[in-house]
Amino acid sequence: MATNATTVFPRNFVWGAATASYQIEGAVDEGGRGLSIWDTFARTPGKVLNGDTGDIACDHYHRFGEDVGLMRELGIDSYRFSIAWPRMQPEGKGELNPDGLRFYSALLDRLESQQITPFPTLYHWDLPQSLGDQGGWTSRETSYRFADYVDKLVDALGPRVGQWITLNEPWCSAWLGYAVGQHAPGLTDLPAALAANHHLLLAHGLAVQAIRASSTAEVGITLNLAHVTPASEDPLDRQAAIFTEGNANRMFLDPLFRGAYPADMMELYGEATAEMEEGDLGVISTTIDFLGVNYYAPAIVGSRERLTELQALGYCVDTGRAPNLLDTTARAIHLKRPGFTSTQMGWEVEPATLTELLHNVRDQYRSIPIYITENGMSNADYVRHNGSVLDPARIAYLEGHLHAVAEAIASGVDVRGYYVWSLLDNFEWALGYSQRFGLIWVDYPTGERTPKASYYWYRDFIAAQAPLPRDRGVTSATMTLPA
Ligand code: GCO
Repeated sequence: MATNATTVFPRNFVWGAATASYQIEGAVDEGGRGLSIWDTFARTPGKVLNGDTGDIACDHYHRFGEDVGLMRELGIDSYRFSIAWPRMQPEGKGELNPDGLRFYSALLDRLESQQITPFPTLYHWDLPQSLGDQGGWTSRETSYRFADYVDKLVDALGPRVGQWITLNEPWCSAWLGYAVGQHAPGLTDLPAALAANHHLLLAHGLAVQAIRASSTAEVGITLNLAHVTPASEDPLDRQAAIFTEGNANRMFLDPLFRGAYPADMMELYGEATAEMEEGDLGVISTTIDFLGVNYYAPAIVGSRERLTELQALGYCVDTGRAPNLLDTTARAIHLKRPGFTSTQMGWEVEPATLTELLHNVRDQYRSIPIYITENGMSNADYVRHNGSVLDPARIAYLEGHLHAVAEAIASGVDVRGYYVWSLLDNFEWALGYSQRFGLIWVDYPTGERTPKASYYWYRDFIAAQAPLPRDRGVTSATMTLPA
């Protein structure tokens, strides 16, 4: 899809790129870092494709200076990264680890020197293993531990950060981690997933309160919201779509914005529903300043009961999408439509669904500043004989989705920024290094970085948005940095 006159962004729109600690840092045994549940999971045979781990990853821990240089040349305003809890509190409790603090302070220094605003996420799935041993997110205590970690971290780094993201995609932590077993800690236990869902949200609410108590920074949460379409008008397919959307979106948006879990989902889960204490939903719905939305692909859902009929229509089962979610979504099944382009992950490409999703959030909840905190695609990239990496499919994907964001803005949705996932090729969780999402190619054996064609395209796109000098230093995101 071509960008055209309607692809216009507000003057102070924030352009960024995103990463996450376990996916890029490596150096898992350095600087006093403790074990995380992802170290354990990745080292368990059979859990991650090819036995890959984050032990070295992109070696960003040692190469962050070079990486910030690449960000600078890319021309981004802001860098979204995550802080590894096990680097800061190796055992998930107690005083902050000075070496961990030194690493992130050095990163912040480097970003500041290049006028790149930090947009840190406090939790992107690397839970300290010692907390994992005590029940992980099934335990309410983990929520209190998280609030304590955040409190200390914001005291230490707070003055240098204008915006915090509490959690990245709590749906993945709770449902892929505890119901589907595809992510750490690898359980397949519905009540455990529901407990994790609740305790993650409680941890978020407590963290918001801790940040508010000691700083004027903005705070929000990043969700991976789904755009779900029923495969047909059949009532069974429609109901399957409603439950899938409820599991992915309403189980998070309702408690955050309405202070209640959705009644239909509570009825579906029945006795498996988490134990709660009075006041929890008040904590969870503490007002936030912005919502982070990660978006990749639409979801097409049908009823398991109707699979044969749907297959006759040309649908096939989307095996890449959490098959054991079946029982948690009333026997809904993810499908692929005939004839749709998909990425190397097998995810369909349909940018207009991002515009619709953003409309839905505004219409069903409220108008809130939104950042697209992740969007991008994996591609079968390779380095050509002349050293270049050509990825026209990624350029088309980004262009299409930027157009979709611009359409949402034009129709009144308050989108403030956009972060490409990802700056670098990196460790793609259960799929190891098999999926490349980066604007920058990483040669894993040597750590060498090669900007792809999409990197140069994004650089030029950002530059073209700002024919006049950009208004650096006055967005809310950078207000705590020196001018
Ligand atoms: C996510 C993740 C990223 C993934 C990306 C592609 O938040 O799901 O933040 O870690 O790598 O989404 O699957």
